[in-house]
Amino acid sequence: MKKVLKQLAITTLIAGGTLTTAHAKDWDMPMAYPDSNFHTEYGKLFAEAVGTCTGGSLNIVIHSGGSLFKGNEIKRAVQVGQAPIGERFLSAHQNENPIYGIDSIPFLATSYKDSEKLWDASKSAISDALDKDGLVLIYSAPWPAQGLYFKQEINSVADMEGIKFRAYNTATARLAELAGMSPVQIEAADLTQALATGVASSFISSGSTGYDSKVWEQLTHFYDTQAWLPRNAVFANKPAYDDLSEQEQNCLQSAGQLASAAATARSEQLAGWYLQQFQENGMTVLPPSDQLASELVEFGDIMTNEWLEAAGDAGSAIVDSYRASK
Ligand code: PCA
Repeated sequence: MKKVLKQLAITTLIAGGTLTTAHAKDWDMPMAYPDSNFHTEYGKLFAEAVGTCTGGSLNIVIHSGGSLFKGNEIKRAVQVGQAPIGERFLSAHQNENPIYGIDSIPFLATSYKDSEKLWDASKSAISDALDKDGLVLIYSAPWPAQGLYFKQEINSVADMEGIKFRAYNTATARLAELAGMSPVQIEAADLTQALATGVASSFISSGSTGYDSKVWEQLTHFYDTQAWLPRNAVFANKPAYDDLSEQEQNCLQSAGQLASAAATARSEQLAGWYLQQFQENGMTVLPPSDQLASELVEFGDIMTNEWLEAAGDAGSAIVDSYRASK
């Protein structure tokens, strides 16, 4: 995939690129996840492809791990032009607009195939919502499916009572509340510390974030609930984007398309590998018990209805068209 991305950048350059760097622009790109995370790796390849495609006139500089702006600051920073481009975990903004949370409705889309279909059904509404926020959607890629992490064996919702649960958006806080746990909002970059200090002792996320956080040093059980595949999105500040030449805009979009395809493939390839790493590091990795699975599906039904109510007719139409495409 890396090769494909480079090849395309070179092809685009030969086909239509200009080699002038007279008006070279440096674009800082804040990203929230660590260097080794696959979203960051493909963000870097995206930046490289844009540089090659534009003949160096647009130079994207990646700042990983929340080093320039923390995860929860990135969307705002790009909206107000403090950064011209950035990557953010989209459903963390569902409190601003329910459409951003469509990928975090429990059990609506639980495979890569369905995640792609849900994205196809919702992309234009998400792009419109971003546009209203002064942002231009460049690309998006899913995390692996979300599973539950605990410090003890959990066989039912009753076993979760009172546990401190790290949430990353309003949907995960709602899930915690339905299960009788106490939610606390924490960015991925602060997760290791939160687990180490006991601020939280459970969470829901992909194997990817558990792996990045060396979760086996703190927790013991992973339940592979495959509840949803939430997305990161890369977006640009609208005025900064409008200032680019048409060729530079085309380069952003074509490099974005490739980065999305490559990062999605990598996400799928790594999904099982992360869980193997948990086992090799002594964790218990299991599917949820039948009871837990059916209780979680009930929460999913409640949360689907709540989301549909919040998102109104436009939201229902998207969910209907997604379901029809399955
Ligand atoms: N990792 C990120 C978001 C979803 C995921 O898999 C996190 O836990 O913050």
